[in-house]
This record gives sequence, structure tokens and C-alpha cells, in this order.
Amino acid sequence: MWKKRLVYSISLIVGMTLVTTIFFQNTIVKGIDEPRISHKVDVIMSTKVSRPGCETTDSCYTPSKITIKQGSLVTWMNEDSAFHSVTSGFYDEPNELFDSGYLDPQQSFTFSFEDIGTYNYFCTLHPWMKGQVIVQLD
Ligand SMILES: [Cu+2]
Repeated sequence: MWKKRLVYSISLIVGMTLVTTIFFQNTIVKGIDEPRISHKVDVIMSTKVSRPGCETTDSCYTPSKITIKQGSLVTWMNEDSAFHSVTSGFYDEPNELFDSGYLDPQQSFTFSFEDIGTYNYFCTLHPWMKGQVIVQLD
């Protein structure tokens, strides 16, 4: 009789562990994917900006300058075939407020701007790529 109970207890523990693991895995995946799907694209890195030239027409990031309300999200999308980054500050003076890291083609990056101000950003791979986000009072 006690053997039956032991087997029953063990299967219950294993079952609960499995259910919990699956539940938490789903939660984590959802948390990462949702912001990318739900938010629109604000700034595009278009094709061929990995070669100098876009800076002459101020089109390395399109648009290169955007104005948003405090607390808004900005999403950048890499539509080029090369890697790019969205990194706060200037090429010779990054300020570590945000950094997308290397974005693959078709990959996006979203940042939430909580404070009023003017935020310069650049691409760590292509020094001529520069943009600006202006955050105003809501
Ligand atoms: Cu770049």
C-alpha cells in the first residue's frame, strides 16, 4: 500500500514541476515578444546607409529628428541588409542611456523616453549615422 502512495506522490511532484516550468517559459517568451508586435515603427534605417552619403541629406535614420511626448516609446527598425545600432550620445562620446547593440536586418529596437530633453544618438558601426529624439512635456 505504501508503495502505491509513494509512486502517486512522486508522479504528482514531477507533474507539478512540468506544469510550472511550461507556464513560466510561456510567460518569459510573451514578455519579450509583445512590445515589438504592439508598437509601430517610428524611425527606419533604410538601405545603403552603411556607406557614407546619407549624412549629406540627413537620411541615415529616417526621420533623423523626431519629437515625442514624455513617456512615449520610440521604435527603430533596421531595413538595411547590414548591421546597425541605435546608441545614445555621440560617436566619440556615448552616454550609455540606451544602446540597441548590433541590430540584424529586419530587427527592431524600442526605448521608452521618461524625461524631457534632447537625446542624440548614433550608430557604433557607421560614425556618419546620427539622429535625435526630442522629448516634450505631455
Ligand atoms: Cu550603421
